Amino acid sequence: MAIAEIFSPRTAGSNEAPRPIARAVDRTPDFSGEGMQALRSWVDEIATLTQPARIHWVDGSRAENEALLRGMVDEGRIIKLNPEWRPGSYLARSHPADVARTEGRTFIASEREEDAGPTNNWAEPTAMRAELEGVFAGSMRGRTMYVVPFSMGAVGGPLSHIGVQVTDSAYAVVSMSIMTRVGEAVTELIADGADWVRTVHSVGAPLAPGQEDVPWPCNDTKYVVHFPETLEVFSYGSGYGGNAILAKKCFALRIASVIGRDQGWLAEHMLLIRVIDPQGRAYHVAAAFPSACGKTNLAMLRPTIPGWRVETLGDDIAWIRPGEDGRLWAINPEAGFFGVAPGTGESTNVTAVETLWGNTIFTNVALRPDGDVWWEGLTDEAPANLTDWEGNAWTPDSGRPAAHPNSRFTVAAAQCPQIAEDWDAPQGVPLDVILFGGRRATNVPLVVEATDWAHGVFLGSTISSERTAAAEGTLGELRRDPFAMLPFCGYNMGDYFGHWLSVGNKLRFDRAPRIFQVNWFRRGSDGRFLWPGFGDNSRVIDWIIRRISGEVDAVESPIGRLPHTEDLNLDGIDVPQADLDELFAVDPASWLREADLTEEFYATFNGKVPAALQAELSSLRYRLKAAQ
Ligand code: GTP
Ligand code: SPV
Ligand code: MN
Repeated sequence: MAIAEIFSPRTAGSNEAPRPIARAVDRTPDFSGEGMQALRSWVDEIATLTQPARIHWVDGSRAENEALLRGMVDEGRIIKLNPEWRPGSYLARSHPADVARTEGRTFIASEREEDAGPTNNWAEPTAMRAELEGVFAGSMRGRTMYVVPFSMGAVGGPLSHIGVQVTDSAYAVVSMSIMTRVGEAVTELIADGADWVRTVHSVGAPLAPGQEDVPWPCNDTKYVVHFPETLEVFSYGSGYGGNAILAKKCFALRIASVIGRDQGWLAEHMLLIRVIDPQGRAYHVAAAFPSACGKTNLAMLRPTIPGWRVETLGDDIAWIRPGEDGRLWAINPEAGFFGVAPGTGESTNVTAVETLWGNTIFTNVALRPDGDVWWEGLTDEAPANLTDWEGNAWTPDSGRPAAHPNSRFTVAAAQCPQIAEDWDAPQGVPLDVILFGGRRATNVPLVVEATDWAHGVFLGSTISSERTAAAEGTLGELRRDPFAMLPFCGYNMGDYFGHWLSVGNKLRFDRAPRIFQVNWFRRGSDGRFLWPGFGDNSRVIDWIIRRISGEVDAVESPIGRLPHTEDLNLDGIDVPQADLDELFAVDPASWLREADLTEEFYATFNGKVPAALQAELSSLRYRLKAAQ
């Protein structure tokens, strides 16, 4: 252990010069250059503010990762699962009040309020910086501050971006090591002068000397703050998911969407797959569905129709850029999956079940007496005795779920049995199809084809979806979630709509991906899902691929193009004709009400919604009235 000279904290509001103090640093990377100087002084600055007891520069090695996990087990932070069933795997139980993203405490601190827009919480940056200095002052006392250099996308790739997260959570470090490419290759790029994004995370639970720690430290006060002009993130008070794995939603969506706006590309909340038809032709599909609305499931699709195959490329985020060939090229910037556990089972997502054979961190699922894990939907029948996600004894009669509805698994993408061989190719894949979807019990058909790019952007901008457990809020409440980006767009959503239109203008007319809207969640009047979903969603993909190949006609409807139901391959499943009719029913009266709501939604943007989308809304109304 080397001892580094660094400086004591500035107390908020004081002009006193910082005093040098000694702090343990276990090893600093051996790079020089101006970039390294900048990194070191930033780390010193954060340490000066947050006052950690130790600093650990993460090198990304396997030995380091194992030591971190062992240390967390010894400290009672995570439970090692029985290696006979789940080798190399662990269970973490969060604080019961720290279980999902906190959208109400997520801020965009842009210089102008208008640049955050009506869908974000705006904070004035100077005041927010002062507030954060107060909050972070001494927040890492008694803890280790880890310095985590990471790359989103292959290290050094043309579509990749790098960043550094400092955090006082070992759980965040081991999660980042799965979800991103962590290691000294990134530090070397920084040392050589590459641009990087600064992200700071503290659970907000400093330890006084001798104070006993808790397994999941966090703070009732939470902040997830983005400074889009300076490309910085500060997150405080939460150790969970997108609040703590800052490379994910904070960087790869909110900050990256701003970089994309300025550089002419798109950072999207989308899964990415390669679909291979029975003739062996490959198509690339990206799909935006809101949180907990089926991205991981579609990303790992096992088609139930013979001859079709799906290869997984990504399950949550896609970075998409117009290429010189007039097509859109996409990468998955992540390296792992942070997936919803409940509902993941042999009959719904067997690929995920196989992916989770080992080397997985589970959070807030139930523990079996034999040291394996369980959650609702993993098997049809619940085991007789479990320990629930809060650590209490549980039986099927307990009357509450054993796993938290937003319980999750964290696992390397490379472990997925159907991962595409070239899933981390730096240049990405060319897109053929873009899907927009949501969780809609009524109104929205199983599949609708957009008539052109502008109509597709209109469909994306009007997505609404019933709320899920992925974020705090009222379950089931219908809310607008344009492009599934409502909680993730780092700038004014009205400008974002315009950006989508301008990206479309850069594409060759015959090479732009075709856009479709899908809804796996329509329900009958008796409340049951009308569509079997999961593997059978391949039947919808099959129709979409035959549409873009010009093999089938569609039916014009006021809201877009629908399939002739006889063109859907329904061999081997039993969907009654009445259900099919209901799946594709378009009721002009209720769609006119949707159009009124869209008008109200658009009006919140103070004139920033592009004229082309307003025109789409007008012509939708015209077509609906004509159909009445
Ligand atoms: P995030 O990780 O929060 O972004 O979620 P996601 O969009 O990846 O959602 P995921 O695939 O994890 O699915 C969320 C929930 O929806 C799970 O409980 C699934 O079982 C369920 N689900 C996924 N696909 C379908 C489907 O086709 N039909 C039905 N009925 N449910 C589905
Ligand atoms: C989501 O909520 O869309 C997620 C989970 O993918 S989190 O990483 O917590 O944002
Ligand atoms: Mn997500």
